[in-house]
Amino acid sequence: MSKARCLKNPQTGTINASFEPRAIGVQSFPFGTDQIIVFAVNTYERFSNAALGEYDISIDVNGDGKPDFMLFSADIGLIETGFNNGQIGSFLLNLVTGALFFESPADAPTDGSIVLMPVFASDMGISPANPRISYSVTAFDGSGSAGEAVPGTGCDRLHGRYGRQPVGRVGGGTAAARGLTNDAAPESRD
Ligand SMILES: [Ca+2]
Ligand SMILES: [Ca+2]
Repeated sequence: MSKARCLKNPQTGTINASFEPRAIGVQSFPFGTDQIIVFAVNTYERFSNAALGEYDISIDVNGDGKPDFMLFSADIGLIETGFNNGQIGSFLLNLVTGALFFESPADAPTDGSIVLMPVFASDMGISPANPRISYSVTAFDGSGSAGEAVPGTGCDRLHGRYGRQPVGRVGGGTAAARGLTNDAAPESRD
């Protein structure tokens, strides 16, 4: 398991405090031969339902300073059918290919202040040979406002032991193999 580090966000009231991040951290956990990377967003106040807001985490996995993936939280129903169902999920958008994958339901208990957004390391090409990420975060409160870009960049070196190298599976067969949808258009998140 990697050590959690935090990206802190001063409270500015730019967005509703229920959705304004206090801090964002990342941890990784072994999952078979893969790893699950979990981004945790801690908000200033409790939200009634985190699926009303959205967290966009832009992730650079090859150190060139440009994001390669966007992991975002959103209402699963809204993304998959166009109608909100109140359930929050974690989605991964490959910014190079435009492919969108449902990663997992996000863990965000109602009336809580923490949103946990899981993503499979192999889906982003993260491996022992390529363990470093940097990320930045933009938060939205569901009001339709422009949201708030959290200042700064978070970095982490994701540790872990792999039984194999998941090279060449970036945004590819892994999600499909898990029986997850991959046919949602990226623009459907708006
Ligand atoms: Ca702020
Ligand atoms: Ca990059």
